[in-house]
Amino acid sequence: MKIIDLRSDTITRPSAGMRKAIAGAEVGDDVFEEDPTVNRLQDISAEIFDKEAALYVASGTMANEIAVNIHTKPGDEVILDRYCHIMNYENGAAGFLSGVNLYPIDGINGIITAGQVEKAVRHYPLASPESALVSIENTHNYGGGTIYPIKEIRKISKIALDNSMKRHLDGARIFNAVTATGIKPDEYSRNFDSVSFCLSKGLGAPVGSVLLGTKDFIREARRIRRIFGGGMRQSGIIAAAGIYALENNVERLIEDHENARTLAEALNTSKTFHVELRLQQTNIVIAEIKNPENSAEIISEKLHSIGVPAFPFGDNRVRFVLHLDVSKADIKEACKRITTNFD
Ligand code: TLP
Repeated sequence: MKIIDLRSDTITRPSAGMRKAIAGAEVGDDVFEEDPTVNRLQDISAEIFDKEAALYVASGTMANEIAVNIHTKPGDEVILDRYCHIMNYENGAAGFLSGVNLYPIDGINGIITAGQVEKAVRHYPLASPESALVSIENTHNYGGGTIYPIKEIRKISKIALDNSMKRHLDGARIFNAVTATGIKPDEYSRNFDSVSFCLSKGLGAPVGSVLLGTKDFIREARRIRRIFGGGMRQSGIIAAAGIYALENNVERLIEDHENARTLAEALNTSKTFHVELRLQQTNIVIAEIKNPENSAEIISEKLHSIGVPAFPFGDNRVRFVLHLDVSKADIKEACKRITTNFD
């Protein structure tokens, strides 16, 4: 039985074309800033997002945590959505590495509003932590791949600037938002002091993320990356996959969104699942389990047994993520297995 793995878009493997790019990569020592392929990836990324500079880093987590570290000092506060990656999936790194407090806001499906941010800003410096940074995640993973409305982003950005705060975008899946909305990467990035995006999710590279900002910010990011143990040497070998991903795998993300819709509709024909179709905006499908006696763990085990592994995402939610290793035919097959094996 072919496994149709929908646990995450992180599981993709490099294609033949990407492997060829890897094999032919020119390399140098990137700690000396002498790796031509890494430098090219950084230049291309900075151009796409219209930022002064970029830094190739090991992971999305590292990109976010470097940004948090630079934008804050110990004791400061970061305003963010309660279910975002920095808050829930980075092992408490913001506290561990940067000594900051996180101020979680209850967003709706991951989306926080400017009004909520404004209310969360502290105004009592004698006793309160300093509100130093606002961070948003677009698309929002736990929210189900939801897209931040650009108008709300602009408003949040303004509130942050009015309060002398920095603004970070966890854009691990920003290209999914770009593809779905037609809004250009730089239209998003101009509202932020720093932006991170992942090459190793929907874009299909085996490793790596990119952090973007001003030249000064990236100079400091290079120093912090090394402190966090992320200085790499001949990393052009993997950066080549990143360049290939940006050149070949962005536009095709729309296919993942279409496959996600096919899956969402099929899940809704079963009595076990309910997908709020309005929230299926990109490559993620969150299915609620209708019968509370069936936990996400139990349902995920069953999905695993029929060769369609997905990820338990809360007590009674399962997450399915579409990606470039899942074809239209695969998703048709996955839907068939789900509808025949679940009521
Ligand atoms: N997300 C992973 C898991 O960690 C949950 C996944 O399977 O979705 N920002 C966002 C929005 C992410 O979804 C992720 C990874 C990251 C950052 C971190 O990227 P990595 O895994 O490269 O550290």
